[in-house]
Amino acid sequence: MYKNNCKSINMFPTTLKKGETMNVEIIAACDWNNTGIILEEGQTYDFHAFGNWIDSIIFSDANGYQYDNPQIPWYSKLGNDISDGFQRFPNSQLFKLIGCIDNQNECFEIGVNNTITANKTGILYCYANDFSVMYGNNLGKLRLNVTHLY
Ligand SMILES: [Ca+2]
Repeated sequence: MYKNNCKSINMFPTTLKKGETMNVEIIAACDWNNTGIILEEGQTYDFHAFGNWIDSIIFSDANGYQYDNPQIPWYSKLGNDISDGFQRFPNSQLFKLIGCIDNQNECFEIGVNNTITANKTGILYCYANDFSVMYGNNLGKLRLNVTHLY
């Protein structure tokens, strides 16, 4: 189902010291972006995403967009016809930045900015919230700062 598993440039997965920030690239067309950052159970991280990415012709930031955007009525109709909820992270904006621990179902919304306490230890994977078969028309990338707070 997922074919664009993108590796980060971090060759070896790494943890972050407290107070340390790492900046990674999250590519919209990759259904899994392996950041190479290891989140540790019980530790709290701040996430801040910069830039815009593109779903076909729709620009958004890491908070994504909704089908009821008046600037794209035809797309809104399509979206309503398909019905909401088939995106990989249900009940969340399309093209919202999503994070997961260990490429599995331990996923959470990041968006432009969020603070998360990891509930397990594992590598941070990220993706743009989209329909599983619709990554082919995704363009652009975000920069994501991950900071180990405490
Ligand atoms: Ca798409």
